[in-house]
Amino acid sequence: MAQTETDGLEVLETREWVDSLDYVLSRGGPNRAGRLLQQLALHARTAAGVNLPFSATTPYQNTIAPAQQPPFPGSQEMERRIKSLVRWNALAMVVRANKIQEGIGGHISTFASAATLYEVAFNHFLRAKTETGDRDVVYFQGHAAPGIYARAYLEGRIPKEKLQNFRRELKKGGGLSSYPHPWLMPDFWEFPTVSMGLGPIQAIYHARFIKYLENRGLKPSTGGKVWAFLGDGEMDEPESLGSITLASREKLDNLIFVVNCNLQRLDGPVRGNGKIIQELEAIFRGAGWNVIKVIWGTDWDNLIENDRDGLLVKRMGEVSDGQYQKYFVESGAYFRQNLFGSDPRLLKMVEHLSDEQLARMRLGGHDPIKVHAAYRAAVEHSGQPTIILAKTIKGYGMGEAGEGKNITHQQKKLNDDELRLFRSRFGIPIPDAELHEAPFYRPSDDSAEIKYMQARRQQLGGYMPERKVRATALKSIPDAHFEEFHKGTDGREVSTTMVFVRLLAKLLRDPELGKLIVPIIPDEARTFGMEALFRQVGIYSNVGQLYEPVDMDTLLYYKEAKNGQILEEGITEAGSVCSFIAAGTAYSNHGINTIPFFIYYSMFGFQRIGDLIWAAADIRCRGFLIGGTAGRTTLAGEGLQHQDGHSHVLALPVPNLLAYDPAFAYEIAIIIQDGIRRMYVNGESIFYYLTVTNEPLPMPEMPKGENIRDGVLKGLYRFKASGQTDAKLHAQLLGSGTIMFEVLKAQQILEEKYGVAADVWSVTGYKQLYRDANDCERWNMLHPTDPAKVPYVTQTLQSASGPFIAASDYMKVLPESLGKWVPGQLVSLGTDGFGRSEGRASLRDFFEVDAKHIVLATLVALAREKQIGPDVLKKAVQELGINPEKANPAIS
Ligand SMILES: Cc1ncc(C[n+]2csc(CCOP(=O)(O)OP(=O)(O)O)c2C)c(N)n1
Ligand SMILES: [Mg+2]
Repeated sequence: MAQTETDGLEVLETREWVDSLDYVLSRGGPNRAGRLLQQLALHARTAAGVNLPFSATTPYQNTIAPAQQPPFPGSQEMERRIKSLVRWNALAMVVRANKIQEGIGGHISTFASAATLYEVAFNHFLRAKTETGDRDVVYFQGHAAPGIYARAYLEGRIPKEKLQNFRRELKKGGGLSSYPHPWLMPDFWEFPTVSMGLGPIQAIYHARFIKYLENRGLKPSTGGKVWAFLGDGEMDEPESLGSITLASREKLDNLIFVVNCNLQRLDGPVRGNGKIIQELEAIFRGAGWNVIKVIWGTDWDNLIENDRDGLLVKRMGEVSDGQYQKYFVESGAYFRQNLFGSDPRLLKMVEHLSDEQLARMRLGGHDPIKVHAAYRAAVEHSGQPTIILAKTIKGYGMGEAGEGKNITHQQKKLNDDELRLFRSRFGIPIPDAELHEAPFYRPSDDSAEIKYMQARRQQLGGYMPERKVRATALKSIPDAHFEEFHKGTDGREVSTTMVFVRLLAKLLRDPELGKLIVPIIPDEARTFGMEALFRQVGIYSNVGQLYEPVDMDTLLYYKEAKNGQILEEGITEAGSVCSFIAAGTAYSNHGINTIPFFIYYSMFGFQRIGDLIWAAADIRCRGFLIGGTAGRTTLAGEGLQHQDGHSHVLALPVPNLLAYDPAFAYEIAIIIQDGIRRMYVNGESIFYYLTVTNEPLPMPEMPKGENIRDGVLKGLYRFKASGQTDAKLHAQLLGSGTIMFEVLKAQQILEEKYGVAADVWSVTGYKQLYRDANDCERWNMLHPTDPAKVPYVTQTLQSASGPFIAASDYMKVLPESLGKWVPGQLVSLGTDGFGRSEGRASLRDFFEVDAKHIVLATLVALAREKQIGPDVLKKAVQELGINPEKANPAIS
C-alpha cells in the first residue's frame, strides 16, 4: 500500500535519512554531501528507474546556510546608524522637493527597500580602486537615486543647497538630476539606468568588454567587478533577460546582479499569483548563472534549522508573493494565522513568539549579515556570473505612508505624523517642531558616523559613483590612411560600404590607432563585405578556437582567437550597441581610447534600439554607428522591413549625434578622420551616424579649389557647377547618398534637353545644416538689435539662382526642415512610405527619386516661377515617361 505524506512511518523514515545526511555533512562537508546525493539519484534511476522530477528551483530558503556565513567585518550598530541617516535624507529630499514644488516627483520607496543592499555594498564591497589598480563599476538602479545622493551628501560630496534642488536642475547653482544621467552630472553619474532593462544588458556587455580588453592585452586583469542593482519588476524587460546566456557562456565571473525583490513594481505586485524569486532563480540557473537567494533574515534561522521535516520551508514555498505582500501590511496575528495556521505543527513552531515578534521578523534583504554573506560569496565565485535575489519590503520603514502598499512607488508626500514616526523609528535627532519642513540632517565631520563611513570608503579606494575621463587624449590622427580616398576610383565602381571597409582595414593596420579600433558586427559581416577582416584581425572569443573551422583552407577563414579584435555579436543589435557603448566609454571607465565602429543594417538601428542609442548619447559615448545597406531604394529586393528611408529622421532627436548620408568615398574619409579627431584628440562628447550603401558606383575625385572639406563636415558644398555659362534657365540640385548619382543624371538631362543650367550640391548631412540654422535663428531672436547671423545653408546657397530641388533616399522632411533658410523655392523629393521588393530602377521610379522625377520637379518649379510655360511641362511628362496616375508611394 502506498504511503501518504502524513503517514507516521514515512516521517520517521525521512528523518532517519536526514540524520544520516547530517552526519555526512558534518564529517565530509557540503561537497561530499552533494556527491552522495548525486550518487543516490543515479542509483535510484539505474536500479529502479526512479525519475526525479526536474526542478529548476531550490526550496524557498536562503542559498547560504547560517553555518556558511562569514563573520560580519564591521560594526553593525554603526552601519545601522549610518543607514538610518541615509534613509532620512533620501526621504527628506523627496518630501521637501514636493513641498517646495507640488508635483515635482521623486521616489522614496525604492531606496527604502534597497538601503541595506546599498549600504553593505558601500561599506564593504564597491571598490573605487582595487589593490591592482582597477576598480569596480556599478550600475545603480535609477529610482534609487535619492539614496545615492543622500549618501554623497553625508560624505560631504554634495552640498545641502544641491540636495535642496533635487529635480530642479535649472535653479541657480544647479540641482540634482532626477535619475542617473552622465550628460547632466558628468562628474558623478557613470551609467544611465532609468530606462528599465538598459542597465542589466549594458552591465553584461560591459563585463564582457572588460574581459575583451584583458584578453587583447589592452588592460591588465585586475579583478574589478561589474555590479548591477536592479528592480524585480525591471526583470520583465526583454533587455534584462535577453542576453543572460552570453554572461554564462563567456564565464563572466566579474559580473554581479543584485535584484531587489521587493515583490512590487509601480502598479502592484510583480507576481501576485506567483513567486518572482523562484521564477528568476529558474531562469538564471537554467542560463548557467550562480544564483544566491537571500530570502530570510537571521530571525528566521532557528525556525528553519528546527524545521526538520521541511514543513515550514514547504509552506513558505506555497504562499504567493501577493499574499506575502499582505503580510507586510497586516498584523502579526494575521501572519500567524495565515502562514502558520495551515498546519498545527507549524503553529507549534512559532508558539514561543508573540504576534509582535512575528511581525518584526526581518527579511533577508534587510539583514546586513545575510546580504554581506551573499556579496562575499558572489565576489569569490569564479567561472560564472552571479545573481543575488534579495527579498525586501517596498517602502520599508514608511509605515502607514506606504510600507508594502500598492501605492508606495508613487508616494512622495508624508504628513507630519508619518514623518515623526519615520524619524523616531530610525532615531534621527530632529525635534518635532522642525519636522514639518523635513530638514536634512548631517552630523558633524568628526562624528563617529561620518568618520566611520569616510574610513570605509577610503579603505575601498574612494567615493562612488564618480565619473571622470581616465584616458589621455590621442595626439593626432595620421593623414596617410585617408588620402587614397580623395583620389577617386577612375571609373571603377565601388559601393560606399566597400569604401568604409577598406578605410577600416587601413585604420586597423595603423601601429598606434589600429589596436584601439573595435569593429562590432551583428552577424552581417558578409553582407558588408567585411569577411577579409576575420582573418586580418580575428574574431574575439574568450576561449580561442576549439574546432577546426570548415573553411580553414581558404584565405578568409572564420578565425576566432582569444585576442581577436572583432566583436562578432551574432544577431543582437541590442547586444551590439551595448558593446558599442562599453567600447565608446572606455575612455572614461577604463582609461582606454577604444574607438568602436558598429556596423549594422540601418533599418535595425534607431527604430529597433533607439533607446539604447539615446543612452549612448547620455553616457557621452564616442564612436561610429554605421548604418549599412542604407536607403529605401538602394537596398534592392529586400522590401518593406529592410529598406530604410527614415533612420536619418530618427537620428535628428539625438542631441550630440552627428548624422551623415555621404555619397562619395572622400566624404566618408573626411568625416571619419575629423570624427576621430574631434572625439579622441579634442575629447568632445559627440558620436557619429553614417549611412553607407551597397550600390557599386564610380567614386569621383575630390573637387579642388573650394573649401570642400569644410563643406563636407558642415553638411553642404557645391560638387559640380553647371558647364553651361550662357543658359537662361537656372536650377540648383541637392543630392545625398546614392541618389546623388540620379541627381547628376538629372543635371545632364536638364542641360541637354531643356536648356536648364543646374549646379549640383552634395548634402552630406541635413541634420548639421538644420542645427546650424536653428542656432543662428535662436541667437538672432535673443540678440535682436545685433547684426543677424546667417545660417551656413543660406550663406552657401545665397548666390545660386533658380529653384532648389533636393533629392535623397530618405524622407522628404529632411530637406523640408531647411525650407525657410533656403534662399529660394525648395522642392523636396524623398522616399516616404513602405519599401517594396524590387530592383533599384523600379524603386526609384516608384518613390519618384530617379533622374526623370528630379528633372520634372525642376521644370515644375521653374514653371511656378513663370520661367517656362505649361506646354513644356506637358511635353516633359510624356518625354520622361512618367505616369501621373501612379499610386502615391507615401501611403501605398
Ligand atoms: C522602460 C521603462 N518603462 C517604464 C518605466 C517607469 N517605471 C519607473 S519605476 C517603475 C517600477 C519599477 O519597479 P521595480 O523594477 O520592481 O523597481 P522597485 O522600485 O520596485 O525597486 C516603472 C514602471 C521606466 N522607468 N522605464
Ligand atoms: Mg520591485
